[in-house]
Amino acid sequence: MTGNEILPGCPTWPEEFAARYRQAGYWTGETFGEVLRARAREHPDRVAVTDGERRITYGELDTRADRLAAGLHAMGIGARDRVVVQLPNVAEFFEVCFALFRIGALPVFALPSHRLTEISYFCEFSEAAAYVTTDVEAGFDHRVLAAEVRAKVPGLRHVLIAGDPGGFTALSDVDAEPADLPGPRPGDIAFLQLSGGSTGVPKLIPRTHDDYLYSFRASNEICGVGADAVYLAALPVAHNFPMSSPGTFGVFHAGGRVVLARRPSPDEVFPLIERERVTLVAAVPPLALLWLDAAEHTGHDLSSLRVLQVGGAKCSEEVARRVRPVLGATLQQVFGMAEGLVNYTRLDDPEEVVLTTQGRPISPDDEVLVVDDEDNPVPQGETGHLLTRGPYTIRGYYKADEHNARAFTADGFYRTGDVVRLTAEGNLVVEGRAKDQINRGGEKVAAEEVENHLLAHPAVHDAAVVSMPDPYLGERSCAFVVPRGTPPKARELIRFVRDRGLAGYKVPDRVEFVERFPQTGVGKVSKRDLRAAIERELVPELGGKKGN
Ligand code: OOB
Repeated sequence: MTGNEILPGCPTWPEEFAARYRQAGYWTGETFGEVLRARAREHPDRVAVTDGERRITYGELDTRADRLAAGLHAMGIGARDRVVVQLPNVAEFFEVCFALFRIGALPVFALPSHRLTEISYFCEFSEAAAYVTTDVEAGFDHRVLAAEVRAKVPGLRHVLIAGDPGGFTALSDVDAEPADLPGPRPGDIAFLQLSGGSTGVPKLIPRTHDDYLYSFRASNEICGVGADAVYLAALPVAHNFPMSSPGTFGVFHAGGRVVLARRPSPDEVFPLIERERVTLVAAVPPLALLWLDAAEHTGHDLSSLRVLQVGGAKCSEEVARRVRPVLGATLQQVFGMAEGLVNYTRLDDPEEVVLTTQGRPISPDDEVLVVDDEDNPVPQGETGHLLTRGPYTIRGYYKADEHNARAFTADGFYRTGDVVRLTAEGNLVVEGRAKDQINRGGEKVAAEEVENHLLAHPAVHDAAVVSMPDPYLGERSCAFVVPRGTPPKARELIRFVRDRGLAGYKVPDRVEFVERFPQTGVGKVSKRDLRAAIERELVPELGGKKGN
């Protein structure tokens, strides 16, 4: 294999589609590393990232990326090597990303809340050469986690720590004279992003320089992002929404400024909006609600804010209606997915569209189908499954042939698992979900993954995890459990799952014990009935008793 071939295990676009996307000017043949270089040449002294008291210019970010790239390369990290990156909202995140992009190595983006189960899986599955993380974040010592990961994954060659390294290598010590590295090609995989998932293990999403660059360049246009944009990253920067819709990468492309918030709470975010004159910020619905409530009696000047983006989960009309009066900003609904397709309401859309729909795709070449259970298109305006294909939607997950055969149609449409309706004007309204997932305020929980952890408990005979309505998060998770013999305490089961080293948001919010599960006509567990049961709190009718 030559230095620049696409990563094995990554399905890609058929050549006829690739040619069309290039022809249409979507895929421009640039790489992320080149984008940063171009901005640094144009305006080296302009601030790219504000992180607390640190201000990092485009020139500095570019130089640091080069030096870090050279240092990583000297450690033996090369093109197509995978590196699991788990960093909070700190400037080092971008230094590491751009250094890896320059080498052609691939970040595998983990979230700060991921724990041993997830991190060791990402390292093992992606055969990662290195794991980059932080010292202590939100009271959790990631170096302890790193030691556990290292013990569990012998193939992991390096652990790098941003901050106090303990016994590991400090990221800041990885530094060498810039070398002339060959760099990736635009069609190469740039990184592996995480899927929200609906299966037992999270899937990895291969995104290319060409396709991803298009998604945030086009997003910039839709979201009015130019060199004057000041983007506040309050959501975890490794997530696709704050990364590319248009997010931090879009803002770098435009030569604007990224302001990092370590935590999304109003007492951290509002002073930053005021001090940095933030123009654009993205939130998941519960966070938007928290900000709206706090903004009603804040002393902070939030008048610089032009646009509040809300996405990741459905924004209720009630929340949507408050944005303009309370913040004086334009609401933009964002319905996207790490697999690709992103929909936006446009900034000049009529109010009703902004308040009641999740917008429309970025690209004229985003193909969107709304189909019934047999993949036949439903009449316009009716509800059905959303399938999509286009210039920045993947054609398959990384090393997942079997799953890909189910998650994509034979002609390459991605089955989003979302149930939607298309309005007469062509906007999408998300009506529900067919995938076995809980959307916990924007954080996605794959039911099967959690069920597998519950099943590992000796007193659990069977487990089914479903969503239950929650006034704040929209949904929380409820685990229905058929016990083997005497049921354990719900608390004990919850602790058991947590102790298996799982991200906190995946730990069931509630446990209900039942004697048996309701079944569908074909004898499968009827999750619809379980959802209805928890909603009505009619658990006793299923022959069980309350947990806790
Ligand atoms: C974003 O990406 P993911 O990969 O964490 O989750 C994608 C899923 C969608 O398939 C849908 O089920 C849900 O999250 N979702 C929404 C939504 N935005 C995402 N459901 C209802 N209304 C919305 N506005 O969540 C993501 C990626 C890029 C931009 C924005 C969000």
